[in-house]
Amino acid sequence: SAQQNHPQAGTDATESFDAVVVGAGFAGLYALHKLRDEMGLSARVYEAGGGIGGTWYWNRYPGARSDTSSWIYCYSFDEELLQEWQWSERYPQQQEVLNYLEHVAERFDLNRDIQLQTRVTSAIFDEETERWEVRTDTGDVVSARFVIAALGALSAANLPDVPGLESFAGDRYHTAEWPHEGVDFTGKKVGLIGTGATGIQVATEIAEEAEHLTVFQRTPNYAVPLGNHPLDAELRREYKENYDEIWEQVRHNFSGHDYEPIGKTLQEAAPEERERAFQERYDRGGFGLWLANYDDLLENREANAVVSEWVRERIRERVRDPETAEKLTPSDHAFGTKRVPLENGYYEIFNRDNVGLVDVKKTPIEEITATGVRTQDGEYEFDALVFATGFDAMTGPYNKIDIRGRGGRLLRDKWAEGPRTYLGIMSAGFPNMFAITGPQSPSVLTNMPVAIEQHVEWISGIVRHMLDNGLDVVEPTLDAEDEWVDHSQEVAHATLLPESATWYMGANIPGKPQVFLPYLGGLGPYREKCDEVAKNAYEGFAFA
Ligand code: N01
Repeated sequence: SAQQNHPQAGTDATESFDAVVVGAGFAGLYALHKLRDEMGLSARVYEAGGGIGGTWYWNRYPGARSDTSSWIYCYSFDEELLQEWQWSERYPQQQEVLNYLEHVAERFDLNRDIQLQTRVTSAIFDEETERWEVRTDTGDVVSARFVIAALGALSAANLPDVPGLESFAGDRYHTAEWPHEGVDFTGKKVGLIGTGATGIQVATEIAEEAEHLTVFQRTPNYAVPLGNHPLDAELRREYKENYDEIWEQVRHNFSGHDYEPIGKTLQEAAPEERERAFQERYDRGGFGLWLANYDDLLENREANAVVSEWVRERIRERVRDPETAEKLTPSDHAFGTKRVPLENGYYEIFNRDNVGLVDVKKTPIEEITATGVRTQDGEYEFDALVFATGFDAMTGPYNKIDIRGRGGRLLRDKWAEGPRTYLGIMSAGFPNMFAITGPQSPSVLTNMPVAIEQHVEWISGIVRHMLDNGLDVVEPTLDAEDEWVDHSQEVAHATLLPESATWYMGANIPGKPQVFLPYLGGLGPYREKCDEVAKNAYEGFAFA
């Protein structure tokens, strides 16, 4: 574009772009390709990491792999890309997903517009020029008409504020900031804090390697088998031949996966039929038990109690010591109201001599010392401490940036009591700033690449509409936003999910407002809603 490289009068900006994209993960890479290669806009991507890949750049802990089948955990926008890439396993490891993203970046020549090791620190909307001034921690100041926040939903790592944290003399790791050279735990005594999807993956690996592993568990989870297996030529041919059908299903599916629900309520099924349905899903591996089960499991308490107890029984069967089994068995929340972790031999690590389990709800961690962890009932010595303590999810990455919209208002102030968006895509008073899989969109409740493609494509549609019609700025009306915020809460509160203390609710971060963050209406219906809004001349948006 003619604008590129010409400083904007009246600002400190040294360069000017049609769009600045923040983040070079699945979302930012596709946004760049779309805006630059398909729409001819000038764009700069800023990426905090030393490489592209987002989640898959940072989360290099042992055992990190996708919980979604590889052949749909990828982009669908390019037929050749789909046909040429060879996945090796049903669930790809971190390195394989990263290789895939690097392949995509090279294939579409994306790297030349991505500036690595550069964290965006502020984005300020200038009401006079109707442009954003974007600043980075490397001192860059650039001007952009559009800002695309491709920040990731789980990119602000949460290290809990445990007393004495800094005094620990051994090695300390957070799973989301794992050293690139890897860590050798051979002969080491390791303490692991956290048993979410990450903790369960990493524990299973560390148990094999370390001299001793102690798992500090606050809330037991209902983990179910992953069911990983290698992909042979035959399987690959099968999905590649059927890709049209597969994507059609996935795009309109509730969670962007290839699971189909049973299509009736639990009450409508006889006990033997339920048993068969649960067992089949458990044995097949994946999210079937959670996302493709009886219709009422996440809404009806009695129905949920049946599947919750069924999963508890599986845990009790797999763990030899009854006391340990009981500690690992959730009783304080309903199945599926927390993100269901997928596991590959997790419960069996507690049958080993070198693995211990500490219930820190019963005996809380009091402090971290130079040599280890002190709980209410004793001291544990470690050479290394691993924090698998999750993220300040969904809003955290936005709150870390000084985003100022109209009237100099900070986004984080506007969102002080919870995010306020229309469709999860824009927030009133922050014109021309778009979020990809942000709060109040289906996002983390879906297979992310599918939700990301939907967002990038929809956002390019509205940008195209502006370019075609000579419109300078867009933002949602307050009415449309208020309605969406209410609707997204209503949908969530019609289910059992908000009752549990989860990161979906902001419950994992002290002081965070307790608001259900992702949109629970399903990706398929959400896609229809977005398409309908576009068809009705972008109703709910105001252009100028
Ligand atoms: O983080 P989490 P995660 N003291 O917040 C505990 C995605 N993901 O990184 O449950 C003691 O779920 C905390 O305890 P509690 C997926 O969407 C995907 O595991 O809050 N413990 C919990 O056990 C997932 O949901 C994949 O009581 C403390 C753990 O730390 C999301 O990322 C793989 C504590 C944090 O669990 C986040 O998962 C991995 C404290 N002060 C992750 N603070 C795949 O697709 C926290 N905890 C494969």
